[in-house]
Amino acid sequence: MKLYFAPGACSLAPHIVLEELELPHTLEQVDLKSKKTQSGEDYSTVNAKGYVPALALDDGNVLTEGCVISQYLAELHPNKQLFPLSGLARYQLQSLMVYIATEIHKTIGPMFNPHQEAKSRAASEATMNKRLGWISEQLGNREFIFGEHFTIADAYLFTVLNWMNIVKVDLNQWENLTHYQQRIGTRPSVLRALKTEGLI
Ligand SMILES: N[C@@H](CCC(=O)N[C@@H](CS)C(=O)NCC(=O)O)C(=O)O
Repeated sequence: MKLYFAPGACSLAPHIVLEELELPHTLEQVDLKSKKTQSGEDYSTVNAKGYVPALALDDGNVLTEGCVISQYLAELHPNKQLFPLSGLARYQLQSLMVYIATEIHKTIGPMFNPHQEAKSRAASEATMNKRLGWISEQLGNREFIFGEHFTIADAYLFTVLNWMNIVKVDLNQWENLTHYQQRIGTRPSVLRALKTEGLI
């Protein structure tokens, strides 16, 4: 399997999942501006959507969309319990993944733009505060965002919370999220992924 990634981007989430599951894989860095990969491939022939992540399977198929890639990987090793195989919990975790993707990941996009207008920035910030407030309530004083174990939602939430500092959203407003971020950031799988991406 080969994961196409850009350092620190949302592809970090499936990268953490690969490390957590200790699945053999290779990585191929993508330059998101030129759409060229480190080995000179034209990334648009791998994923015509142009964004990371993409997972190239050994049989030549390519999977895209981070949530689905993480779910696919988790199901290769069900005993590690990164994603429930059945029952309501499966849909509850999917619901959380969709929330992170559509309500946090996609809300933050415009905030990366240094030229975002003040009015639009204030609106993004207000929405982000609401979204993170809900996540903070869900987390409470538990160790993981869903259930008793590390799941694919922790890999994704850690990844998006990492961006808050860059867009100047003060995570310290939610003490439990700050501690969560620090705690998840010390997991060996997370440290390996961060190191391989050159982030630490
Ligand atoms: N819906 C996609 C969104 C992926 C996405 O937003 N990727 C960003 C990095 S975090 C990217 O590659 N942006 C570059 C671009 O769109 O050209 C997913 O969840 O996988």
